[in-house]
Amino acid sequence: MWHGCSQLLEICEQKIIDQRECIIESAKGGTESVIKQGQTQRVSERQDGLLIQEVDERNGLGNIMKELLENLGLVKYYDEKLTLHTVLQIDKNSVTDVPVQSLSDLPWLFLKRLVMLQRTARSVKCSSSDGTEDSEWADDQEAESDCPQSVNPLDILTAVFLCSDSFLHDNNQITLMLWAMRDIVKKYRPHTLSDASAFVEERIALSELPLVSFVRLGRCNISKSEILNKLLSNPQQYTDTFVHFNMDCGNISKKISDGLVEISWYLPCGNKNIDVFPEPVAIANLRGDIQNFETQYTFLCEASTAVFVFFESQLLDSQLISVPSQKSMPQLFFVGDSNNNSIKATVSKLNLKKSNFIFKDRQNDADFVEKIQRKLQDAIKNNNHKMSVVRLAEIALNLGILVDEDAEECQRAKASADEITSKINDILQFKKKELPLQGEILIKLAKLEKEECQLKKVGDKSVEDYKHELLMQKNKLREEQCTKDMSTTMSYFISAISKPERAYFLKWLRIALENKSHEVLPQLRELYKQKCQDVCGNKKEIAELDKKISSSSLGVEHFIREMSQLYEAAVSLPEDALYRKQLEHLPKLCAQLLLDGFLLELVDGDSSNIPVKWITSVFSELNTLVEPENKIMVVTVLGVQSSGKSTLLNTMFGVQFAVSSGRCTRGAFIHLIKVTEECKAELQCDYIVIIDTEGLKSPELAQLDNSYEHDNELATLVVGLSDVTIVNIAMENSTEMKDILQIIVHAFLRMEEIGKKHKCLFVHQNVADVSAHVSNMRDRKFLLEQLDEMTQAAAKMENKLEVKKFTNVMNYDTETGDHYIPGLWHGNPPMAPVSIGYSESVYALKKHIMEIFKDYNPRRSGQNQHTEQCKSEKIHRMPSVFYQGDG
Ligand SMILES: Nc1nc2c(ncn2[C@@H]2O[C@H](COP(=O)(O)OP(=O)(O)O)[C@@H](O)[C@H]2O)c(=O)[nH]1
Ligand SMILES: [Mg+2]
Repeated sequence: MWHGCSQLLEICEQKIIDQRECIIESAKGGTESVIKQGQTQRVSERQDGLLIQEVDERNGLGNIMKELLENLGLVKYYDEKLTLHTVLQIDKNSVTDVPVQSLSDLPWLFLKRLVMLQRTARSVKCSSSDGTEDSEWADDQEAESDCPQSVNPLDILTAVFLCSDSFLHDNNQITLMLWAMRDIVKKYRPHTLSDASAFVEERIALSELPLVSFVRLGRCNISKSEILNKLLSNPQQYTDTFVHFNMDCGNISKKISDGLVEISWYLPCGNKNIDVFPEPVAIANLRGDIQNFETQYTFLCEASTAVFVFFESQLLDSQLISVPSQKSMPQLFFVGDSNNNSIKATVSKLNLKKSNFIFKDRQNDADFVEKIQRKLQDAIKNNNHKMSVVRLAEIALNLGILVDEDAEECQRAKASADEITSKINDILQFKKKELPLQGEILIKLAKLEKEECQLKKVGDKSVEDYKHELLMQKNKLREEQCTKDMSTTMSYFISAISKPERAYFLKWLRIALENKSHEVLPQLRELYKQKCQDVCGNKKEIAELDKKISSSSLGVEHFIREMSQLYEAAVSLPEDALYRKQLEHLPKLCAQLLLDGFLLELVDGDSSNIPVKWITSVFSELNTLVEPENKIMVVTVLGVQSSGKSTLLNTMFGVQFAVSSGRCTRGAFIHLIKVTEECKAELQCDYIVIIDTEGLKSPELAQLDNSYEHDNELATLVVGLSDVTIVNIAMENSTEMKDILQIIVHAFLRMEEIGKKHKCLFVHQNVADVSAHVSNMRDRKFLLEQLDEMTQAAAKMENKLEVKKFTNVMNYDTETGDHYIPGLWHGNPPMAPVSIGYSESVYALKKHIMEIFKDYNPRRSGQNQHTEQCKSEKIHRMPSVFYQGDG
C-alpha cells in the first residue's frame, strides 16, 4: 500500500538524485514543498522546488480547483491518491504516441515523460485540432491566453502533486513538503575544495547553504522565472529550471499554482570557466504576488540570505517593501523595469541605498542577468547566513505552516526506524550481532550448495556418500542458524513492515542507513573506481577495497536478506516445528513489498547465495496475492560494472535500482511492473519482472576475489530466468566487454539445454551519431563474428559441437537487435539535464521490448514455470565450466 505521494515524489527525486536537473526541471526533482493556506491553498513543489496554490476556503475544495481537477480527469485521485504502482504500470499509452486530444490525458502524458526522464516533460499540451489558425482575426486575443484546451504546466504539476500526496489531508493549510526532498542526493565540487578529484556528495535537504529568494510585487514586465533560469545556467548550457511565460502554455493563466514556492539549487562542477557560482546556492521562487501571499513572503524573508523583489514601480512604498519579520534581516534587492522620478523619490524618502536597486533599462538579458549574478554573489559574501531545508521546518512551524512529515503515521514510522538505527555504532559489529544469519555462516552455506551441484571435490568418494556428507554439513549450518534466535532488531523490523505505514518506515530506515554508511562509502567507491581505471593499479588493493565496501555497506536489503535466511533455516525444520510455523508468514510480507514497488534481492552479492526456497515462496505468495496463474515476462540487463545498466532500467521503467551514486548494486535485484488489463492479452503477460545485475568483472579483476564463478553463475541464472536479455555495452571498454561476452555466451549456451531460446538485444551506450546503425555495420559484423567464435569455443567446452553460431543459441536479430544510445547528460553535471536523445532512445528500446513480447512464442515462462525455474537445479547448479580449463 504505497502512499501515493511519497512514491511519486520518489520517482521524481530518485531521478534527480543522479540525473539532476533532468526532467523536470520540470518535475525535476519533483516537487518539493507545498503550501496551502486559508483563503488560498497552495502547494509548493517542483523539481528542485516547491510550489503552492490557491483555493477558496469557503468552497471546500474550491471551485477553481475542482474545475481544474475535473478537466484534468483527476478528481477521483484527489481522495484516493495516485500510487506508484498506477503510475508505473504498462498501459496502452506506455509505448504509443497518439497526439493528446483531451485535457484529461495531459497529467498522464506528463507522468509518462517524467518517468522516462524527458526534460521537456512539463511541455504537455493538446494537439491543436480546432483549426484556430484559419479563423478570423476577430477574437484571437482572448483565445490566446485563455484557451480552454490548455493548462499552465505549473497547474498540471500542482494538480498531479496534490493527487499523489498522501499527506495532504487538509486543504486549508500552507504546508512545507519536506518528505519528498529527503531523498535527493547531490554531488558537486565547490571551488574551495583544493584537491582536484575531491567532491561533495550529500543529502541536499541537510546541506547548510545560502538561500536566495525571488519574489514579485505587483505586476512586473520582466519574467522573473525566465531571468532566474538564465541566472542559474551557463549560457552554453541553458536549462528551463522554472516554468516560465515563454514555455509551451506558460502564458496560460495559472489557476491553482499561485502561492507556490519552489526551490532549486545551483551546484558547481568545479570548473571556473563553466560555473556560474563557485559555491552551491539554494534558490527559492515564489509564484504570484507577495501582496497576496504574505505568509510565504515572511517565511522566505526569515529563511533567506537575500531576497530579490521584482517590483511594479507604482507599488513601491514603505509598507510593502519593509521586511515582514523582525527575526532576521535578509538583504533586500529591488529589481525593476526602469528607473524614474517617482522611484527616486520613494528611495530617498525611505532611505534606501541605490546599490539595492537593479534596473533593466535597455540592457539585454545577458547583461541584466550578469548584474543580478554579481549582486547575488556579493550578497552571499557579505552575509554568511545559511539554511538547510530541514531547518526550514522550524521557521515554518513558527509561522503556522504545516510540515508534511509531522503527520502522525510518518512520525510513528520514524520512531520505529530510529529504534533500529540508534543501535548502530559500528556497522560491522551491528551486522554480526543483529543480522547473525548472514555473513560467515551464509558464505559457508553458499559454498556448500554450490559444491552440491558441482561436486568438484568428490575425490575418490562415491558420489552418493559425498552428497550425503555435504548435506549433513549443510544441515548443521542450518541448525546453527536456527539456534540463533531472531534478534530484537529483526523482530522489530518484521513488525514494522507488517504495519500500514511501512512505506514511511522503509524510507526512514533507508535514509538513516545510507547516512551511516555515507561517512565512508563515497570515498571508498571513488577510490575503487580510480583504481579500476588505473591500468597498472594494484590488484590487491582493489580486492581489499571491494571487501571494505561490502563490509561497510548496510541497507534495507540486509534486513530482507536476514528474513530470507530466517525463513530458509526455519523450513529446514520438520513441517510441524513451532519455529517453522512462526516464520512461515515472512514470504507473504515480502511479496507485498514487491507489489508495493520495492525491490527484492535475488542473488546476495556478498555470498553469491541464492535463497531458492525463499524466492520460490515469495513468488508463490505473490501468485496468491494477485489473481492466480499470473504470467510474467522477465527482462534482464547484463554488462560491465558501472556501464549505466541500472540507469537504463530506471529510465525505461521508472523504477529505482540503485545507481552508483547511491548504494552499489551487488548481486541481482528484481522489480515488479504491472501490466494493465487492457494490455494483458496483447503483451501476453500480467506482470513484467525486471532484473538488474551487479556489473560483471573482467577476468583480471575477478581473479582477485575469485568472482569468476560468481559472475558466471549470476549471468547464467538471470539469463535462465529472462525472456529478454539486454547486453549493455559501453564502447569505451570493449576489451573488457569481450571477456564478459564470453561469460554471457556460456550462460546462453547452457540455457539452450533447458530448451529456451531467449531474445537478446545489444545496447551500445554513448553512441550518438544519426548514422550509428549504418556506420557501425562493420563493428556489428565484427561483434557477431566474435560471438560466433566464442560460441564455438564455448560449445566445445560444453560438449555441444553441433552449435556453431551465436544465433543458434540466442534469438538475436542482426538487423534489429542492436540499439544505439547517446550519452546520458546534456552538458556537464551536476547542472546538466538528461539529454533528450538518451531518454528517447531508451524509449525506443522499451517499445522494441514490448514488440518482442507481442510476438513471443507461446512456450513462454509463466508464473509457475518461473518458480519452477528458480527451483530448477539446472540453473542453480549450472556448473561453471567456463574457467575450469584455465582457472
Ligand atoms: N556520462 C555518462 N554517464 C552515465 C551514462 N549512463 C550512466 N551514467 C552514470 O554512470 C554511473 C553508473 O551508472 P549505473 O547505472 O549505476 O551503472 P551500473 O553499475 O552499470 O548499473 C551513474 O552515476 C550514472 O549517472 C552515460 O550514458 N553517460
Ligand atoms: Mg547497477
